[in-house]
Amino acid sequence: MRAAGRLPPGQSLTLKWPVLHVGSVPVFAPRTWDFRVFGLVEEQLRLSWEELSNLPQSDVFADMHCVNGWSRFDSHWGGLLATELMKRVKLRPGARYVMVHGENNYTANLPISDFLRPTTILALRHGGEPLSPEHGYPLRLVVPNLYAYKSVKWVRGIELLDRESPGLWEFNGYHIYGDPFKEQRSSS
Ligand SMILES: Nc1nc2c(c(=O)[nH]1)N[C@H]1C(S)=C(S)[C@@H](COP(=O)(O)O)O[C@H]1N2
Ligand SMILES: [Mo]
Repeated sequence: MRAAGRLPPGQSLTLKWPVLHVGSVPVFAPRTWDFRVFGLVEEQLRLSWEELSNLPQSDVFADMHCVNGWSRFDSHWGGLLATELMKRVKLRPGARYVMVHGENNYTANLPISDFLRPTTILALRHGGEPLSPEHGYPLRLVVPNLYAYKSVKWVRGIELLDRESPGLWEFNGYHIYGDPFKEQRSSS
């Protein structure tokens, strides 16, 4: 697999699906839950759970790479493509980075160009089933081309920025970009 170029350097393959996060699993309150697109956009977007779950759904099959060293192949995600979400907002000039906001102040940063890849998805489902609470129910971001600390569970919104600004793990020493194939684990 490594020879085939699929397992990034320094990673080992796992067939299980580890659960990894800081803090506790938040409780989902469907009536007050919202998803917001804010910052450098012409008009803020605020979607209720019902609105978001009625937007067009797609499937993404992708590998997942955790900076701690495990990789999992062929996750099947179902949900709203980031490109589909972004058809609903108009960017203001200068918008170049995305700060992803999750419950309990978890944040992660990535360039807009990575957010807009065809494989970036706001997943409601995994393997055809709703996400389990510990894997991000009701909604998680999945950015398959970067280390999984960018794949924010319990995601509640994205903020468009004109500059690169570190999220939680980027601030605490993980690489600001995090390309698994370049083994960009830490910032030093
Ligand atoms: N909200 C939130 N999302 C998060 C994290 C977290 O601590 N909080 N950890 C990240 C990290 S480091 C990894 S490896 C993946 C793990 O996802 P999993 O628990 O579904 O395997 O979630 C990412 N998303
Ligand atoms: Mo991770």
